Amino acid sequence: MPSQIAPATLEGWYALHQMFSIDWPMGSRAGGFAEQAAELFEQLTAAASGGWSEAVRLVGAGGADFMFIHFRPTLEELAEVQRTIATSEVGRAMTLTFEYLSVTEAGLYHATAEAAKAADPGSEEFRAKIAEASAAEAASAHVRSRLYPEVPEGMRYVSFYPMTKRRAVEQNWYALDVRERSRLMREHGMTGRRYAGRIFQVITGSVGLDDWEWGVTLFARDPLDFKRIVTEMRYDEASAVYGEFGRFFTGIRFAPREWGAMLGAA
Ligand code: 76R
Repeated sequence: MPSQIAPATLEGWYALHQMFSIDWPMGSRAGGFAEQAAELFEQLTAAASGGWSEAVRLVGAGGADFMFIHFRPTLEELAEVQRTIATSEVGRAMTLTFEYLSVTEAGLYHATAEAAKAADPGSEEFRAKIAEASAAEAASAHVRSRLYPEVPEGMRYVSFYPMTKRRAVEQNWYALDVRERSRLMREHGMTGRRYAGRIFQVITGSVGLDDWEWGVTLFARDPLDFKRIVTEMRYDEASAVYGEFGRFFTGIRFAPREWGAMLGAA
């Protein structure tokens, strides 16, 4: 029996990606500003309740100069981060040009497909199987590292883009049987695994939260690995046939103490 059902998902931290352009005369003026930015990020980076914030210097982002990435356990904490930045001295020198809200997500395609093979979706047995698989996945280190990602040290380069799976006649991801979606995601994962140690991906779901369906945040040691992996994935069916992409933002992470250098401040 065909199963056009949603995969079970697990969620972790909420994510906010913010793009800002800076008023350069204000931002690069000597004294004060870079210190304040450093202080602000020292404070944001060490989120007491969990999560973290990172500043990224954007390159070629059409007028945006910086991307701030924030992960926090609750929407309320993200709202606080947003206000802290907006009302800071630093926030006053910057204009928000784009923002994206999502939540870290692990899609349990394989477990959902297996459960759909064994039991009728909607049945009590199906629900029990999904609950059992979800609990096991939620406890695994692999899944936890996707839901509560660590800042990948040594991976200085960042790429962020929102994406959606296509819904067109004959090319509708959501009309596929979950077993077919599971197969395509396995193929996708195999390509991804070839980049182990070179690319770290954070997948955040945004259906019902923002305009696209996922946010893709990639970290790399070599920016050319973004080009390589995204090119390679374009040939995987999941991306070739069903992927639709938003704008790409590429940049370089930097530590709070590097604000002075980033601003070219004396
Ligand atoms: O094995 C696993 O636990 C994870 C398998 C996996 C999932 C479920 C995986 C692996 N991804 C998953 C989900 Mn991914 N990913 C992207 C992009 O540019 C493109 O064509 C697509 C952008 C990249 C570059 C990438 C990299 N992935 C997703 C989803 C959610 C889809 C859904 O639920 O329907 C999206 C939108 C997405 C997009 N993926 C990997 C990678 C890499 C490097 C891996 C291997 C990582 C690892 O093994 O930890």
